[in-house]
Amino acid sequence: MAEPAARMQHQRDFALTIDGQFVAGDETLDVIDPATEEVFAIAPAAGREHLEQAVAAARRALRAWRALSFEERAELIRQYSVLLRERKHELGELLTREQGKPIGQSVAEFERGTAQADGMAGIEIPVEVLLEDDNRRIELHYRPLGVVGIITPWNAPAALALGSLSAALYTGNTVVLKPSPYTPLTTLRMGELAQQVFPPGVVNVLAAGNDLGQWMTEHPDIDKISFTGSVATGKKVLATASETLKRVTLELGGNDPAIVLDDADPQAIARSLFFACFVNSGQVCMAVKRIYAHESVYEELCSALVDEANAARVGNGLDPDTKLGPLQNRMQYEKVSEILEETKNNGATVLTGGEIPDRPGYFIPPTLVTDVDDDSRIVSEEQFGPVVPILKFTDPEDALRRANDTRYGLSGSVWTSDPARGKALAERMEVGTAWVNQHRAVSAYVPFGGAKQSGLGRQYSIIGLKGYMEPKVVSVAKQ
Ligand code: TXE
Repeated sequence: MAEPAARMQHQRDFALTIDGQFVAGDETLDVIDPATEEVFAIAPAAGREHLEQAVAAARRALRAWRALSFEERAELIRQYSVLLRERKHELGELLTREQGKPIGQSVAEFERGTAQADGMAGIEIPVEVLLEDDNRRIELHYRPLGVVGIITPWNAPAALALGSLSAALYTGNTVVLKPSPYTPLTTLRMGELAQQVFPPGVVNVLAAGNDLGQWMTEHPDIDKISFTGSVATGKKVLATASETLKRVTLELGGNDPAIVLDDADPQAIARSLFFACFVNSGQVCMAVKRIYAHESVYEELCSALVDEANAARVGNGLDPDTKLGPLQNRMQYEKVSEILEETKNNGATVLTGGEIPDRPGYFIPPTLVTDVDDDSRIVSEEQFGPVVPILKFTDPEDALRRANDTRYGLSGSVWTSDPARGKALAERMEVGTAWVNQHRAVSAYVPFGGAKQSGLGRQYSIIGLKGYMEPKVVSVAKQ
């Protein structure tokens, strides 16, 4: 177990990054270790003037940056990935202290994030010939949008920043990046390290409260917002961005269903399904948030998932034996605790977990509940925490209808020993991604994003990259 009372880190240990310079904030943010509830670091907080400086720097840097070739920009992105991977243990520890997740998963977040950045930076975006005949040649070019504002949440700050950052940079844009006020430190460090690779002004990183996000979304010199976070805030971002007709990519919440068919083997799928629900203590946009199990496998699946839950050690993420860390912040801890209490009061059966320990830290044990109504909060809302309902069905058509009966549409999965049967059902899920016998499988080459109110646009793949570019037709009449 790492040093419990690690040195308090002060504002001078972290800096805003503006135009290649490391800058102190006007004010500060207290950063809380969610495993202890103690303030363990003080981060700088930017004011409006810092945003003005960062946007001006990003705009100045744009001319030279967009003039580089895709390959030249890709080379710098790969260099940045190497730098981050070299420091993945140090960065991973910082991420665990501010976010709470197990240290192995923090380190993996850098491995995964940089692999995705490198993958995207290898995707060719060719000029497309739309039409060519004796009279004319019509081409479709993709141009950078300009300055991209990136706003990230607190559940996977490094991977989500890297996904948007690498897409924006590779496609020739410059960036102002803002992490969540709950988890500013890792992103500030990533901003400092970026200056070893990218020219001044290409990557600017500012931390502050939610107001900064609003200012970015309003700013007339920011051309696009790439936002990851809640549906409610995503709607505000879209409304505010409309004033300047900014482009937006919104990666929002989900209430992902997993449908377990009668031919699935509960023992074989339990581990994968358990971690699809509970990784990062359920604080994942694409975590499974409700399980629909066929009545013939229901009992066995419940008991196999309970075994997994009982074996998953909950604790401080710095302890290498920890499998599930705390919730990231008090707001989320209280929200999940409240939903859990309401679920119990409404007569649900708690299969495992369910009791919140009286100890420091935002800990909630992995909890599985049954005997809940479809319209209860635990089923119909995005709980974003380690409390998951298991619901019984008889007819797969009924399961599909209930799975689709939501305003969310991020992803979903079907579990079966017959992949063709699973695929047929998956094709009818109203989601951005439908998996069979897996969940949470993402890649640089595959678009990810939400149907319905789970988002707008896609991240990753050539589809995601084109969201950071303006299509431009060049039409030439032949003599
Ligand atoms: O998210 P917000 P919060 C869900 C989860 C959680 C709820 C609220 O259910 O309980 O959202 O979490 C910035 N204009 N998810 O309040 O507000 C903010 O500073 C522009 C699911 O932390 O969405 C932060 O950087 N930006 C989600 C970012 O938005 C604004 C992940 C995200 O914060 C802003 C996180 C504004 N008006 C929470 N207000 C997922 N599914 O991935 C805030 N921000």
